[in-house]
Amino acid sequence: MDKQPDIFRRPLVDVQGIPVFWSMAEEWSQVESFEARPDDLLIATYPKSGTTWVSEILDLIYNSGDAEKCKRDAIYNRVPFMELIVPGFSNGVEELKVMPSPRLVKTHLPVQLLPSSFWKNNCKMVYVARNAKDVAVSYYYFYQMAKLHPEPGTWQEFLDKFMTGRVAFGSWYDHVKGWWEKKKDYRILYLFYEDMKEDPKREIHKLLKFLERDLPEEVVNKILYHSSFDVMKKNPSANYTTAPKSDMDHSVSPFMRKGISGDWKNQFTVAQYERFEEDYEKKMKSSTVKFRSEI
Ligand code: PPS
Repeated sequence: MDKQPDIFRRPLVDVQGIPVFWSMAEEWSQVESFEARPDDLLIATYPKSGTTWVSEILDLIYNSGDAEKCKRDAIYNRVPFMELIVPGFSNGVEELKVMPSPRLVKTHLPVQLLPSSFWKNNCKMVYVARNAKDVAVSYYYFYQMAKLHPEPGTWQEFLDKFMTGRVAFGSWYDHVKGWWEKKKDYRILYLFYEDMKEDPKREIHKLLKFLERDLPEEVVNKILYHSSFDVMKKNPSANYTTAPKSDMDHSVSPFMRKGISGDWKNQFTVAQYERFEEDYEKKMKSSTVKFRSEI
């Protein structure tokens, strides 16, 4: 039976005011009661901020740079997307239940929706943030190719939705600010995509320190190589080309699209930029978190 018309391109549904995929909202009790383990490492991001990149780096670290071992399965199976529950398609909660420790767990949830077991267990968490304009652009192309999202509309229409938080996982502004605040009280390493672009080796060392792990320099260099954009783009275990075409159509826009900082300059008109910046100042002035929109 062809389930596609039922599953894809459906409107988002709110959970506590945050728009999410309809089936996640329906199955929210499963997410809420997710049982974290003390040795879980949570990878938390707003969508399109470097989740897959840092996931690949962390799996390489966990496997001491053994790139072949990291090709054992697709990234979405090695690092399950906890809250992604779509009938007949994916259930991150169930996948994680049967996964041996230590687990790498992916989430896009804003801080207030994270299952409480993560806080109770004092799990380590890596948060990756990326500047808003590049996220908006990346998200616009992702909406086009990944059919669990509603149709994005025109770029102008999508940008309006992004700025008002009416996109999957809600407001970018609240997400990055919320996690930034939380790191004062919990074991959260807050990284920036732009820093990773600028000096990925430095950021790998930050991850190693946070994980209290030590690896020989030649292994760090291997991790650096295998997690580079060009190598990951060609790696079917990292580039999402093994996901069903009904879900992700790479001919519309590849998952590994450009992997750069500052691509927003190719997308925003001057008027869009000016409006965006004015609104950004208002939304972000309450926070000390600072972004670079290019490097
Ligand atoms: S998702 O769907 O939310 O999990 O997407 P996410 O992985 O967070 O973000 C996808 C964007 O990250 C880029 N990417 C990389 N950039 C640099 N280096 C590496 N290794 C890398 N891997 C993924 C990917 O190309 C998406 O960004 P855009 O700007 O669309 O190219």
